[in-house]
Amino acid sequence: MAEKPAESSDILVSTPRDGVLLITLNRPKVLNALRSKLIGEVRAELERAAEDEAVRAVVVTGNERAFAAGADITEMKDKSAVEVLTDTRLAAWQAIGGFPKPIIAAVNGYCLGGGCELAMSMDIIVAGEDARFGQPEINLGIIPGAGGTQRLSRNVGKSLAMKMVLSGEMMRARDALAAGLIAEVVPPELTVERALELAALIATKPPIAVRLAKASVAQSYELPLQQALDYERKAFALCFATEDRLEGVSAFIEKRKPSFKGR
Ligand code: DAK
Repeated sequence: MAEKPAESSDILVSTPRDGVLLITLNRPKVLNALRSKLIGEVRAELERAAEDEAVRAVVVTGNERAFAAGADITEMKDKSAVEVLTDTRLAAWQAIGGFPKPIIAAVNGYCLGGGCELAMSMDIIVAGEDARFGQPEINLGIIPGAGGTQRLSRNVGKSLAMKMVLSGEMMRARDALAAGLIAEVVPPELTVERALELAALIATKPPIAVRLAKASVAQSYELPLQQALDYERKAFALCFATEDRLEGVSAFIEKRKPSFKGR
């Protein structure tokens, strides 16, 4: 997929193809350490993508050595507690987590600290066999601060989350798959290709139903069961107000491929 540099060089952004936008984290010399500028650029690009009808799904990737080795430690080094608490990056992280369209992390190499938190804030993680996931913040005298203690334990359970957060030990892709942290493991050279393929498949689905399905699954991590089921029921009913639902059902009955319009 052709890539053009965005306004700044911390990320590369493709022209959407098959409804899929590819964002590549691009600080290879520091293993894609997530300085504020990079996170801000990802946020801005996702805000554009949220508005762009040509984008139906997004893939975020790094390079063969790293998806991202965490927050930029040199940037973090001199921060005071107040600066950390009032850091505008927090809003950027939340905005990325709230992106309404499907977003897939294609992970090769290190996926650590904030990098692991960034991947976990996305909908699906596809990883190369060489990927290594971890929350090594404890080695720096801090703890995960962008969801690592919360999303990780929801994703892999208490015992494994505790092991990773308390020991800083990394987990290999196969173990991450077994633990439910990621959806698929593929040969490293196929990671991006597979993520793009999956995103392109999702991009052929009815956009409103996709959006509601994503929001509904996300609610299962936010709400008590009865409230989440209620949310699902309402989202389900809302699908019946869409033209795409009529198109999907008609296409099935007429034995043809549906053409979804996002209406
Ligand atoms: N930050 C800055 N530079 C980094 C980096 C990082 N996280 N990780 C690697 N680098 C740099 C290295 O300094 C080195 O630079 P040069 O020496 O070449 O100039 C270059 O990348 C290559 O790294 P290594 O030489 O170390 O490569 P190795 O293969 O030997 O080791 C490694 C790879 C990934 C095991 C190692 O680099 C490493 O341990 N990196 C640090 C991993 C880490 O501790 N990550 C967690 C950082 S703390 C928040 C949001 C987010 C966060 C917190 C709050 N809010 C919104 C409130 C997140 C915090 C974190 O992620």
